[in-house]
Amino acid sequence: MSEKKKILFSGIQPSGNLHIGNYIGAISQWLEMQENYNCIFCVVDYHAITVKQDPEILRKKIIEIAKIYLALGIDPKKSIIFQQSDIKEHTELAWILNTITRINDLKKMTQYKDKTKRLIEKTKNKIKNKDKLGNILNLKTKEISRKILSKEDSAGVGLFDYPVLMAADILLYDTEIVPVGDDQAQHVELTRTLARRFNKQFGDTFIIPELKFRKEGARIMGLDNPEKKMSKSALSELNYISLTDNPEKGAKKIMKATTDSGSEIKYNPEKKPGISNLLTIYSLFGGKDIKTLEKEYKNKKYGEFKKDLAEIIKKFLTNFQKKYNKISGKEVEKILENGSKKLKVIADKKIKEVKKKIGVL
Ligand code: AQP
Repeated sequence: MSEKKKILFSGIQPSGNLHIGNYIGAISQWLEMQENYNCIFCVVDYHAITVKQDPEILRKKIIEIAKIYLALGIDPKKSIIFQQSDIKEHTELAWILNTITRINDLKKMTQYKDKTKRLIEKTKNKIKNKDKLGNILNLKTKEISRKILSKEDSAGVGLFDYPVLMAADILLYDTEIVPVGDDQAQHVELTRTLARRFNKQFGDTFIIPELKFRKEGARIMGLDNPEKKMSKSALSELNYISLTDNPEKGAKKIMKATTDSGSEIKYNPEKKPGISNLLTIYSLFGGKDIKTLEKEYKNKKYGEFKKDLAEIIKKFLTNFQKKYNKISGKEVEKILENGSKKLKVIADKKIKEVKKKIGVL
């Protein structure tokens, strides 16, 4: 790593299918910054297990995510790519940071609230319809509420504690900048708080990292519900376009995307969230600003606009997948291994410094 360049850290969970929101919000920023920073890109597998994963699928997804980084243009000669669980200092530092984190810090996290809500929704649907053996249930309302409440209580501690592990990921490498989508802003803010709190209590140890997100595209909304962010774990596949979706299928999802009442193609996220989201996607994939698109599609119909955008997405997916399919799993494993080797030295040095400060070394 060059001593003149600042350290950049970011990562994505191998928890589902990487979608165009992840690409726009996170990876497209990484590509722009790759030349000017010492970049560390992580496959954050220990974050993924904060919700239930199938071990076989998780193993495949870890390789898939790293392959996606490479196919999109992350260059292992310039940047470090690695798997979080390969470096045990992440969890070690997370434990130490836990001791200075307040329950109240974590209770405020909207992602925890959202994900718990989603778990409750899933249980609600299950209870409403069938039990584990497929028997139709006919529970009284009281019984249903009791089960739902117990689900909230049984949301994993890992899901609650996720932001502390994220803080450890970032602080372990003296990171100065963290490019993410805006749903992660609150977690980076907590990282800053914990770094300051630790420094105050034990003396200067951690750099306070800066958050970086796009002005446009920091939050791509769901195609089927433009009021909520596009999400890997959305219940419907029509919510997102995966980078590994068949290009035809990707194009169809654009054609099926929810639009708003009226017919004007105008950017107004409050009144026209559907078309505004599609305008943002068009602008970022088509390389035109939103004002230009509004002029180009003045007096044209939603259908025409969507057809053109579908074509752009189809082309993007086709080109991306050509590159993706050429990368072998073996190649990826080697790159991850090399990445961990380089980082272990830095992580070891930092954890020793932290352990000395807190008095255990
Ligand atoms: N809809 C989005 N628009 C812009 N950026 C987004 N990111 C996620 N969704 C959008 C950014 O992508 C990176 C992936 O982070 P993650 O793997 O931790 O996933 P996440 O933030 O929890 O969101 P996902 O990918 O949709 O997964 P689930 O369904 O698990 O919530 C981050 O930089 C994130 O900001």
